[in-house]
Amino acid sequence: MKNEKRSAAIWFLALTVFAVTLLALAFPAVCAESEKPPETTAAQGPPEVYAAGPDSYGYTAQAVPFTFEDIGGTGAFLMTGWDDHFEQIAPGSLAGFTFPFYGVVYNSMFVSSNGLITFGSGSDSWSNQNLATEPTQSAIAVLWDDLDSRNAGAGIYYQLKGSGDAQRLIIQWNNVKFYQYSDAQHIPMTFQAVLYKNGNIQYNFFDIVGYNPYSSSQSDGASATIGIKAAGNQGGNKLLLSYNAGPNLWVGTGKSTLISAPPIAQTIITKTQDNPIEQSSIGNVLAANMLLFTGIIVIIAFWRRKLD
Ligand SMILES: [Ca+2]
Ligand SMILES: [Ca+2]
Repeated sequence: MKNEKRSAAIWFLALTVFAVTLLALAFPAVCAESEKPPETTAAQGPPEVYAAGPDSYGYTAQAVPFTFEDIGGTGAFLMTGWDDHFEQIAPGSLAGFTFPFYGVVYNSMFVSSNGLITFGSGSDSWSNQNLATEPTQSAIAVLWDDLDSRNAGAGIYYQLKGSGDAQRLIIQWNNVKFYQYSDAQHIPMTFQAVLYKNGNIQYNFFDIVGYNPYSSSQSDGASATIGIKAAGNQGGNKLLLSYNAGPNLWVGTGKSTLISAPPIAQTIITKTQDNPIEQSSIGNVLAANMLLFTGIIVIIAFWRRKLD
């Protein structure tokens, strides 16, 4: 009887182990660690450094003397405590500030914890690309990389400065680290983007030397995308300055890069974030011409009638 009980217990144990193994094979995600795989730049293609433009729209880039208007202690708090996350800077927080970008004027924007600004909607993508297809939104890749703001002291801030044409919005990633932040060897990094009312953009890299236990070559822009793109898939309307290739002319600790918008960016207004799309005036012109044409026909008809 005792042997039968033991035998049954062994069978039960064996079946349980078998069932768990089957479950593990069928649903690897259940048993795998919830952490995402470490990023490797090798899988993303060769590093690329691009020219200063202009792109099809007319944006150009130039290296400028390093400046840094620190808002780490004065800016409005946007977020902290995230690996991959985005938050909106709502129109109400921007006091009427608008920003023209690829012919669209925005009164709001989305900021990601991974060094990316997007328009229209947010992106929490951590895998930086070459701006051909990703992100799908129009975007400013300040230092798009797998960053992490879960460490103590990390935070993302924004602040409006100046007035009139000199008005500018500063967005600052303050003391953020590379994923995975909890590694003791990580060094915090600080950088910012300045969005000017006229559509110009300046990147200021205060300190972007970091440390990543997964990759020795992620520091100082070596694993990041720096540039801008319009919405949708892009061949022409993008200015890709550096892709996994820092430090270089455009990106690195103690460097500033100015992206200048063409004058047309300030005059063509097709849409704002919270207002309906302004219709093209073609319809109005057509209607006016039709009215004129009808009027001429009527006048000719009266004139002919008078002659008869
Ligand atoms: Ca991240
Ligand atoms: Ca990367």
